[in-house]
Amino acid sequence: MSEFILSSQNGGVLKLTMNRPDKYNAFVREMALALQDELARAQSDKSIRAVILTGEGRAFCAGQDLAEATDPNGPELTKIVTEHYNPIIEAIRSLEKPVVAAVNGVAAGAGANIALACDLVVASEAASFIQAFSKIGLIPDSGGTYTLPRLVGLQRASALMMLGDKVSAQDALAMGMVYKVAAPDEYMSLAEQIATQLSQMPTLALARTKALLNASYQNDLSAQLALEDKYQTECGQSYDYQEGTAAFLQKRKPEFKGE
Ligand code: T3D
Repeated sequence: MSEFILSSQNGGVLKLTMNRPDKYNAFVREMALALQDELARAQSDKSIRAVILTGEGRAFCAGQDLAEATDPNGPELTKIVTEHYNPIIEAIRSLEKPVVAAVNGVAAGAGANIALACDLVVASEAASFIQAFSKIGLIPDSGGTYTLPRLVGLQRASALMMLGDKVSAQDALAMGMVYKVAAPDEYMSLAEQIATQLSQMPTLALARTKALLNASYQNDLSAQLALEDKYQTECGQSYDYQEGTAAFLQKRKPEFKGE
């Protein structure tokens, strides 16, 4: 438990809120480790079937706290990447439940790339995205060099990462970086609505869909078809497949258990 990550559960949806608003929710070690703990809990707790990640106050997250990064008594840069951001990105991408980023304000540096690692991004019109790294002499980390070109294409990713331009929510939508944009007083209810919907769906099928999308980055078609075959067989043996097909044939609403 840490004051830097607020956690609340509503039904099957766990909401995690990055909470250092005075510092635009910039990451210090305690916050990074607390987020890792909460993501691990989201994986192991069967009652959690979707996650929302958001930020307290005006910003989503300004990335690494640069005071901590430059503190001679703070964690070394390599430790920050290896022990803080890489495990967060791995945890989001391997979490067998959907993660919705509800981006309330500016998302910069690692903050931007953590948002983009989520399964769906819902952004407030007040949100923006900045690959801030080049402005301080760093390379984009937190999986940004992997994720961003796949979302927006190589040319745009190069420009955004080299120039460090601020991308508005509307431009991010047009580029395919985010799924939906809504007014500042509406984006959270939209994110909650999507997360609630996801939490009531067949969780195993969503988990395997996510694994397939992850694998599609590396696999050729044959390998991908073989993986689809494997996971379809698994899902076809699930309770939720029985329920989904029975509900369809009986013309009623399915009640999925996530099993
Ligand atoms: O060791 C390593 O660093 C490796 C890890 C790398 C991962 C990374 O994430 S590197 C990238 C780090 N992030 C940045 O470079 C972004 C720095 N922040 C900004 O460029 C701007 O703050 C924003 C564009 C995000 C927002 O600008 P603006 O004008 O709306 O707000 P502001 O006034 O700059 O910031 C508001 C407060 O948040 C301010 O605090 P103060 O002065 O009122 O007490 C500011 O210092 C603080 N803040 C914002 N970002 C950070 C930060 N404090 C520490 N670290 C930050 N990254």
